[in-house]
Amino acid sequence: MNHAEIPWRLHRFASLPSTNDVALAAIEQGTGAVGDVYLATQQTAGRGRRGRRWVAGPGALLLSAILPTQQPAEGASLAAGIAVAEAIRALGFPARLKWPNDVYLAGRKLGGILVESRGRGNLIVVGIGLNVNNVVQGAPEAPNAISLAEAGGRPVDGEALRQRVLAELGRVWPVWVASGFAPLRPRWNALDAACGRWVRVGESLEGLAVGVDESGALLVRLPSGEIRCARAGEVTYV
Ligand code: BT5
Repeated sequence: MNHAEIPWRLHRFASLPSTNDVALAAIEQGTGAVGDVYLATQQTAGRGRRGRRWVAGPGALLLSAILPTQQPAEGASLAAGIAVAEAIRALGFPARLKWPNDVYLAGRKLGGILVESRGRGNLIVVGIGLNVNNVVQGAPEAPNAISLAEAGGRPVDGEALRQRVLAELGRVWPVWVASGFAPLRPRWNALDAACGRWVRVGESLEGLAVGVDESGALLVRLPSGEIRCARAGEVTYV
């Protein structure tokens, strides 16, 4: 499969509870297929991971794409992150990635990825939330957020960004489906915001972040020199 084979079909909505929920429901009901993209101007129940909220006003990019998956689906969220960060960088903003699913700009959170699946095992939903022209600085729900317009001091062409994001996703995804995360690892590591920083992962793991392995697990070097893998958990800078 090459990117030309992902037939993007856009479904635009003024307001939805969550674009991910609509995409997951479409898979379950058999109405959604590879290439269906659900876009909303606003979400009333936007979600992050572990029940956290995603809050973004008009001007944000909020979309969920139905894509093919492979098993195990490890590294899927990281693969999507590469596509998003590279799309933003193509517009001149030096976006970086924070494991496992955050897009960062200037030390602040610009966006997040939420990959989910349910029902039909060969399909997966890639949810992308990006602060583009929405106002986020000072928002109590997102204390460390930034938007592209805030970073650049002027509005950004949101439609051009949306096209770039889907184009990059269409190039990255077939690589991940065919070969898993391993061939994408160097690209992720080149965008890694945490590499070389002292981090804490979850409750107990603390050390120097040194990139990700071929499955997308975070590598942390302990003071003893031993390298540990983290497959889940929140990363905080110490
Ligand atoms: C994420 O979760 O970062 C994934 C967010 C995915 C959102 C998209 S929007 C389209 C699709 N439909 C959905 O319903 N979801 C997806 P997580 O790593 O759990 O981060 C959530 C945390 O980010 C929150 O607890 C806030 O602290 C922060 N946050 C919320 N809104 C934000 C915003 N607009 N910008 C930056 N940070 C935000």
